[in-house]
Amino acid sequence: MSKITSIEGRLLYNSRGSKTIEIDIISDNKFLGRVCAPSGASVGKYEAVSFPNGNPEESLRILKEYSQKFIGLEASDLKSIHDTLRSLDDSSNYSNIGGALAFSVTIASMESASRALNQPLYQTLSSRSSFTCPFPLGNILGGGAHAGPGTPDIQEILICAIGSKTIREAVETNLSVHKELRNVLEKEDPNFTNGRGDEGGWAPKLNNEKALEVSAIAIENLGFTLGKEVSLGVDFASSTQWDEKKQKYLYERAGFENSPDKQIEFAAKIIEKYKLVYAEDAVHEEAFEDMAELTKKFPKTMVTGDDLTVTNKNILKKAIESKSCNASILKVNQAGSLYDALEFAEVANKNNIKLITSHRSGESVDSHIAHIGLATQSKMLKVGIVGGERVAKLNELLRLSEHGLICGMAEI
Ligand code: 2PG
Ligand code: MG
Repeated sequence: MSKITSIEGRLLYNSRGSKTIEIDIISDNKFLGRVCAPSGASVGKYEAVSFPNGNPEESLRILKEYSQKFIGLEASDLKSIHDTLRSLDDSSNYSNIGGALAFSVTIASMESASRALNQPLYQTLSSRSSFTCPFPLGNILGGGAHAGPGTPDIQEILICAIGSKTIREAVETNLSVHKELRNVLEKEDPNFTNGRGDEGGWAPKLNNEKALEVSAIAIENLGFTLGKEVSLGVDFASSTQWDEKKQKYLYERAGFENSPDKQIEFAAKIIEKYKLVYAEDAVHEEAFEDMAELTKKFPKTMVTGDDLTVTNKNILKKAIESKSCNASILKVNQAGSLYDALEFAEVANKNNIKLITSHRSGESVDSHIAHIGLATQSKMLKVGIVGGERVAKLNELLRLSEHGLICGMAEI
């Protein structure tokens, strides 16, 4: 048991070079919890806003003004920390204090408590006695909101080494495919600059179909069978293409438009042809029925909601009722506080919705999400493959895998 003795914030920068905040919480004058908030580029309509009016300084000002409210609270009492934040902001999306503040304060407090308890964070977050390791899901090719003109409209082509028996094997396989894809891209285009998107995936000038083709070739060049040892996944991030007025998906880079029905066909063809193990936001964030069609058609694929479910337990309940997905992304900063996100995880786990704990495209070098993925029984950890801020999470998973508490890989 340790009580919060100090709470302070500072202005820092994320991997995209944008301003963000970091919070230090100390309990019993010596146990430090430190958390730096990430942020997204393709942001769901209903997710928590990062900062009040986009202003990180305002979140810091609010924290300074009300810091005394946190002093003396039990650092491990997540509910009290959450309730204190809620006493400052009872809006649906943390628009008064900023979701980044709720994110950082709640995780920092639990980290400080973990230090006091002399145990890793994931153990403080879960009462389970054994854990399985989530499979890393990594971005090998980026487009959409994460890369520039000429790249695919599809936001992310991902890989998951589903045949791996250990986390090290899974990490190394992802790294080898990412490397091989560079060779394939250089053959395809001798002028390829090796440019990468926000999450470290290659960002070539290719259309959607070609980008998927080269990704499959990279996997096969290494002797793997697509869908066996290594599978492809796609984050369509379809809300970025959705035009509310036209009621159409606009694929501006590729030069075509999809009606809602055509979009379902478009996604279904990709899922079938590339044997996707994972398909995220294949339709826009409010198309619950269209998602349900895909979920019904592809029971073996993780038909995943991200912008659809925004780590919001009430929206997830709606998705469960309408059978709109069989898997869901968990991003703590979409929910706001860690308390909110753990409640969401509980609803998902009770209803057999597979969880994927995820990074944001604008990240810090923190690695708390490796612990959150373990504690929430996530099947996958979506964290990228290269780039210091991505590798930090994978390295933490490797460190944690040395603990006897973690037995084998999750079942997907
Ligand atoms: C996503 C994420 C992470 P962003 O859409 O799933 O890959 O991107 O953080 O930009 O929302
Ligand atoms: Mg997404």
